[in-house]
Amino acid sequence: MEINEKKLQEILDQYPSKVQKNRRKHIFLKDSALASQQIEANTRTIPGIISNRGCAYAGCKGVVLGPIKDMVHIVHGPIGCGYYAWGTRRNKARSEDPKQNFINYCISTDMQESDIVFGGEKKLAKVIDEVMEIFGPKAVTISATCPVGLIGDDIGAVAKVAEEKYGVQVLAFSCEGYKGVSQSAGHHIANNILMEKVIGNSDQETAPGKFPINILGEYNIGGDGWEIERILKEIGYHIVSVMTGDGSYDAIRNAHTAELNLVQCHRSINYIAEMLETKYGTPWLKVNFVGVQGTIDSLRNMALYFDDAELTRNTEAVIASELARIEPVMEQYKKICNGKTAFCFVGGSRGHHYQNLFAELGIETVLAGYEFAHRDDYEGREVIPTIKTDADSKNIPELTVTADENRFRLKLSPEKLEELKAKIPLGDYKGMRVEMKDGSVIVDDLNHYETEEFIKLLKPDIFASGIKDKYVIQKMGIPAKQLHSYDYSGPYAGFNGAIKFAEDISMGFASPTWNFITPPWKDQPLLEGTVTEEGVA
Ligand code: CFM
Repeated sequence: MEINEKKLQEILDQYPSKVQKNRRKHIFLKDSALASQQIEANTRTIPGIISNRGCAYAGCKGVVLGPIKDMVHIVHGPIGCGYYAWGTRRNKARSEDPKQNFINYCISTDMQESDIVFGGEKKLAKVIDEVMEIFGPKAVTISATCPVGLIGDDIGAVAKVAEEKYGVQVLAFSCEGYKGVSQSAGHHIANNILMEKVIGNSDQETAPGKFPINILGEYNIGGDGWEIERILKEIGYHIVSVMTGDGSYDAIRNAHTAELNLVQCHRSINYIAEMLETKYGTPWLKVNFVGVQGTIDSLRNMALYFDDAELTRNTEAVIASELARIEPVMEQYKKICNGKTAFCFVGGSRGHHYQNLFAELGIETVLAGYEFAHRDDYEGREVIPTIKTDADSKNIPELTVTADENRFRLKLSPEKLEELKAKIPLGDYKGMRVEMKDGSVIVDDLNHYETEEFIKLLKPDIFASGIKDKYVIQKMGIPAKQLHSYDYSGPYAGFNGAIKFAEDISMGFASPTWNFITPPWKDQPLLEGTVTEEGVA
């Protein structure tokens, strides 16, 4: 079924008028006749509405720091927060040195009532002592959860004392859950301290390999990063560091030696990408290794940047051999997928990144959105100067970096840079709106009520989202694919990832399960009701 303004209004009509006005600003129907369509994003979720967002701590510790395998990540807070420090995000890591891989551990200070009343600094210091004694890591992070900020523990001071005592970096992150409106705030906090204290904190001046690059915003969920690395190494790139999937402290310290920074998930790491350019003169290139064509375009853009005959030849040779291998397989799956429709609602970049891969399989994305993205992720980077900073964003300290006296070096001449910018997304990304079809729905911070209503209206063939809404939707008779965790599958990036994704999606469609479920709208009369300011009618 089609959606139009009237039908959208009917969904919103169920809200009290104030809420209705608010939510209307977070949703629009793509209309390419309009030069721009503004959306409200990165603002507070309305109390009482259940949405899928996380918190600043989730973004800092869970997303950006957690995947760094050779640092011990301490969660300073009650044990309930600690639970979410482990096993809930599939950032895989391989251990070169089994004694320096702590990815499977969950370390918490387990604050009790007495720590909340009398302060938790002593307990934190004791946990650091234990960590040093048991694990002897190269570096330690401390992530603060809500109560730490409320009682005023000075984690920075505890970290400093420990640093002097042990001679290893101990980094304190004031990423209390309530800072900002979502996990996005936590990304920013983590970016700032990694930039300030870790990146560049080594003696290495040049990378020990040709075409040195960093891969930013790649977290190795389900092994995505390994597939990307496989392709890049085959072409001949030297990967200095990955931030932060399967990441290592030493590699990140050397990140200043790269000649180019690739940015996969811009939402979580564009801060570091920009600061690296200011401090070291290293440009960043927006890539998308999700989807066959996305991967090919990214590889060709990288080759254009380095402008080296052998590298370009290798790029084309790898593309040709990979295509010859995967195309026949993709064709098989296209037969199952062609003509279907999808919802694609993920955190801050995948709601956009996966649309290419769906399209390659013949699946049209009829609704897409992000949990916590900012306006530029919907509308494009050019809107950044027009984004107003509100009180919630001001909560996050801004880090100002300047050109490094010794290490700043322009990697390309200003003329060459401008010439390239006209051809490839150097320092730029488009918003999801640009590529979506007219009439499709774009929605920010989608909630559970709206999800069900849009499902009833648009009846997509597949729902791509996360674990918080997956099972409700499956009970509505629609296959659901988790695009955060990949439902224990993956990788989905790169060439091998495209095949794996096509296989998993096809299995979802082909499963006979759906024949045993009758969605409620097929055999039950729909209940009609409205909530008004006066009460339920
Ligand atoms: Fe970036 Fe991510 Fe995402 Fe993200 Fe995330 Fe994730 Fe995500 Mo879940 S860093 S914004 S905070 S691509 S954990 S690996 S899947 S919401 S769309």
